[in-house]
Amino acid sequence: IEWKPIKSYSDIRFELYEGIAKITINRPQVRNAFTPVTVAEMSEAFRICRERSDIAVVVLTGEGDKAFCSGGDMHFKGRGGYVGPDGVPRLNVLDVQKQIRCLPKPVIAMVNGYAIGGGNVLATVCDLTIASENAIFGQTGPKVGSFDAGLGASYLASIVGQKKAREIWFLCRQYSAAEALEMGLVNKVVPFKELEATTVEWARRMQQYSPLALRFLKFGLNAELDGQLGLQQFAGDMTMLYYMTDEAQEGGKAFLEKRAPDFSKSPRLP
Ligand code: 1HA
Repeated sequence: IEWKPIKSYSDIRFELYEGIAKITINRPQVRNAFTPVTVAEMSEAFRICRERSDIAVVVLTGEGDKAFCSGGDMHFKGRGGYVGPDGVPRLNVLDVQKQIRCLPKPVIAMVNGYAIGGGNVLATVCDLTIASENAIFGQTGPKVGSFDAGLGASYLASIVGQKKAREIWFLCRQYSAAEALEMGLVNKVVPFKELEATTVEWARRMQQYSPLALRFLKFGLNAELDGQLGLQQFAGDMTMLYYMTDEAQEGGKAFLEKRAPDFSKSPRLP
């Protein structure tokens, strides 16, 4: 597979292959732990994925065969957050979690090794997870002085159930790819050498299907869990669709032509 660079960054690679974008956390020396800079770069890449209509599916992964992502880089952990070059403590990975969840396109976590701490949360919030046999999942928060009681807990619980989510967070154990599959945290496990080909195959399949259907399914599945913000996304898409109709066009046209709108041709379906 010939990935072509979209934009170059210091901590990630951002590449494209026939409508599939791939974001690779590229800090293998620290098991692909992220710093505020890594996260800012990921955030920009996801923004580009949202804007570009030639991108259909996004793959998130880590460099090498050891780690997907080991969470926040402990060397950068300060008081109040992870501290980047500007000296400001941030927990900006939370923004990326939201971006993944709100992106109107499928996001696949391609888990190539350890998905630990904030790294496991990133994999959790992706729409689909494909893991290699050597992948290992887990949370460490209570052991290392952190916790993600947001999507990292509540969305996790909606996937694996309350008991299992409490076990994962309270005991800080590590789980094999097979165990993760069993608890529904991953969709498929494959040998490492087949990981990328399988991920691209899954992406390709979705690429052939109706983008709007996939988008509405993603937001419908989100909506139940996301309350008014979930409805906001769903409603926004309804408005987008509505603007594609003659009925909505007539309203705007009538205003500009300073006449009463004529909705008599609008269907009133049962
Ligand atoms: O909880 C949050 C947040 C909560 C709310 C809002 C935002 C949040 C943002 C982030 C986080 C967190 O992610 S907290 C949890 C942080 N992560 C961890 O506790 C995982 C720490 N790492 C490990 O447990 C292990 O390294 C590992 C299971 C991933 C891999 O083990 P392995 O293969 O035995 O490698 P190891 O020797 O431990 O690590 C290789 C090198 O990578 C080491 O450096 P070296 O001794 O070669 O100099 C190690 O220090 C480094 N490394 C690994 N993970 C991290 C790391 N360096 C900094 N930060 C790391 N997370």
